[in-house]
Amino acid sequence: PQPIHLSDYRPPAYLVSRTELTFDLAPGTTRVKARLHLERHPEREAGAPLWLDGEQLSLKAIAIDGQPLEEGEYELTRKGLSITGAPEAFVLDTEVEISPEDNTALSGLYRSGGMFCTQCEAEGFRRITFYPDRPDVMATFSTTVIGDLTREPVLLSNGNPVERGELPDGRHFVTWDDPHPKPAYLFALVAGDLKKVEDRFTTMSGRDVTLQIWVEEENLDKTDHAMGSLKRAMRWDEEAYGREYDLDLFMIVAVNDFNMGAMENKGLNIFNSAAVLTHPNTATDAAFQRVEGIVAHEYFHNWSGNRVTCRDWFQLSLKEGFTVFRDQSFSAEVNSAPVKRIEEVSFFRTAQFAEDAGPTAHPIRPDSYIEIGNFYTLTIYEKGAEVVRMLSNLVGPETFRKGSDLYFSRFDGQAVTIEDFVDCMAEVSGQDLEQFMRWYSQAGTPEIDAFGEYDYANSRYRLILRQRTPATPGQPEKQALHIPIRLGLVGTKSGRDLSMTLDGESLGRDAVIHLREDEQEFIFTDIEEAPVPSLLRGFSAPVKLSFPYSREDLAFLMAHDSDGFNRWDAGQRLTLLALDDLIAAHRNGVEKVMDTRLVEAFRALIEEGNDDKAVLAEMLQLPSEAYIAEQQPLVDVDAIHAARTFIQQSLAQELRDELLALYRDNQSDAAYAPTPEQIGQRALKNVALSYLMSIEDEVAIELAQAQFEADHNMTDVRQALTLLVHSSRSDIADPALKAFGRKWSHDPLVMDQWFSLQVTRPQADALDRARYLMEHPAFSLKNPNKVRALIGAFAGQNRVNFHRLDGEGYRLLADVVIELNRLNPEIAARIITPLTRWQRFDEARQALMRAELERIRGEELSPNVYEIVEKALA
Ligand code: HT7
Ligand code: ZN
Repeated sequence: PQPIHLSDYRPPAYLVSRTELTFDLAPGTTRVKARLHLERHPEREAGAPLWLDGEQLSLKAIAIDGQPLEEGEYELTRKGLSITGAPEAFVLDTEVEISPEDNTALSGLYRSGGMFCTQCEAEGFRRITFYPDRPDVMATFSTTVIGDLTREPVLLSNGNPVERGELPDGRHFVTWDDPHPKPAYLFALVAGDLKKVEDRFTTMSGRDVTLQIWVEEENLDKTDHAMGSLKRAMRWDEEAYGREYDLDLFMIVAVNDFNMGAMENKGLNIFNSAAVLTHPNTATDAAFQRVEGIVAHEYFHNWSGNRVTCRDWFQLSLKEGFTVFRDQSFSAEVNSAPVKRIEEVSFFRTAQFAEDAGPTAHPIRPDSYIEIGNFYTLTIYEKGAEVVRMLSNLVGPETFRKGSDLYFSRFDGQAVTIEDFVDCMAEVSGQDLEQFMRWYSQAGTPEIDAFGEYDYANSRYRLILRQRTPATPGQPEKQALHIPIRLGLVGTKSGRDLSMTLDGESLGRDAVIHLREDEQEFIFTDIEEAPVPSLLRGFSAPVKLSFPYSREDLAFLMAHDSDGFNRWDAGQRLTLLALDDLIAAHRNGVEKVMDTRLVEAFRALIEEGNDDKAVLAEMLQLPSEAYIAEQQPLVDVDAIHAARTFIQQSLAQELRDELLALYRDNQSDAAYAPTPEQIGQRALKNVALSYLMSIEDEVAIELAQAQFEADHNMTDVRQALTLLVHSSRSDIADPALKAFGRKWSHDPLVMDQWFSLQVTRPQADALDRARYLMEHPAFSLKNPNKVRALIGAFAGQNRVNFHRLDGEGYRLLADVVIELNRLNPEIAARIITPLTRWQRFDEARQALMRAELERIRGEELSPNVYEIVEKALA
């Protein structure tokens, strides 16, 4: 497969103004008729051939302006169809046959259970009909869906239903009309025996919108939270961005087989059932919050993505980075904002930093790709959102709103570029954002080395910042970025933020300085006492920042920093220092000794408490093994696991009474509600329980068992069951596991949790269990949720067992990748990620991981897996 380059972009030879589709549905052979109203692109030369993408289609008929084309009047390949010498404007009719039931890739039109559904982003529409399947071709659509009255009583597509009727042989049809021009990737069709929950929303201009969530009948009681989230998101987008919904109907459909979380098809969002269904008995707090965030994200795309879309797929972050920023802002407002930021950043620094340091590192706007499906990454989404966040902070919230208003009004109905977006921000703010644009073209995580010294004689604080971005594949040299650093100087005597003066200008007590050069010196004057600097507050830029903090400095910041995020981060840094010592001790075979300063810092945290219990829970949480690994030059999985476990157990022993009290004080029988207060309380109780269970004393075991048996809500049940299953006590774990499996065997989303919590246990039998569970009747490689729950969780979260020195963990993953390469290449290319990180490990493991990558390379590969494996082995 050949790469596609951004620099080769050209507008299409023809545009489509209107698309009329008719689907005659049948699982084995579905007939699709398409009528396209085409016109030459004004910027393209006369005679340029028409190109229509088309894959796995069986062409039955083709005609121009009603005249059938003979063979030889068009050219057909495995990738599509071209016509030379077509008129400047004409109507093209085609008819094709496709087979939804054979579509295991879940791209195009496919079957999920008994229903039909589509996934067209990024390039799935070409598996439905011949079409210029690129986002800069925008048309209005009319879609007629014909189905079986009993098997598919519900027939849905984009826009508004305009006609329906019965047909002979138990068939019926519905015609849908979508008046908003859209690219083919936003097309959707769903047909099946679905039931709906309905609600209404009145927009800010007083229009009435019908809201529908379509699900299988047994899930009708799991839609309340998604519906509430949708209404909150609609109102928030009006208030925060002035964006109103633009159709009379907004539909969400839940499907069980789906490659990602959800899809923002115009007026007909299709959701992975895991991203929409919740019930206190089946979904955890984290799932409730995820659903709220994803519902909002897809809804926000109606403007940032649908009304204004991307010119080409290199601009993917234009819609995804901006929309993630929008959903993060929404979630921060409706939940605990500091906790949301801590969660975002701790995920980002673990997973995106690793991507940016690995063989598939790429800029937010890549220069080339082989398979665009491989670019729905943390860099495009999350780093893209961090860059929009920096922009918003640079220009200020009011100006950012002016810039987004300008962007939406100037480009409504168009397919545009990242420059178009940033130019709007530059125009309204008057700022020069040229250097800032490098964030979009340069891959890799910038590293900042900071040094500071206090000059007692002159009351000055001198801060030196040096930046460098490491080389990444294809980008050996990097240029300096514009990096905004939010900071405060915390007085060591007063414990308060000091007022800062820089170059004669008063900055206040919390300010942003701008690093633009490779190295810069900042001299703060009139600093009346020696400070500890609190740098990168709120994670003001997606960088790694190091400063030679002493443990005393960190304990001080943990207690006194006015920035909640940096208080948490100081705790993380302090724990990492203790972990460094313990990792070294483990490797050298020396006795491990607990750092008493850490114990005292944690004791102080518990004693002081926090009004926001979720924040306290986060502060008590140890860094994950994956994040600890990120800090190490060479990852020693066993030493990391041993060191982290040692800290956890030492804290549990030293603070046993405090943790027990914390657990008891936060127990509650109140009816479940996914409110920030209740979620914080449960998080705090469960973090205490996990410490106590790490030493497996009888009291902790009784508490975990009682919590499991109380069966109050899934958050508590799942946490208790996980702790039991992850303990060494199979005598108590097994009965609980069995009871849970029996009780929930009918619910696929709960069974996913049952799979995950078993394969993530640290005990040595986890791998055998994973292989055994792959044979379980509830497991299927064809269902992406199952693959993620079992294989993804094992390879991604069970580090000691995945990285077993006999290579069996790697072999398991490679076996699955080989199978999935045939069935579902998008999922195969995602699930392979842990194997691509081989450079981070010791030689023995490197050899084993590379051998498995070579074994995969020996197969006949899909472009998706080919691209990742080639990069990993380059
Ligand atoms: N924009 C959507 C992307 C998506 C997708 C991409 C590739 C393959 C399958 C997919 N399903 C959904 C999701 C979003 O970001 O909102
Ligand atoms: Zn998105």
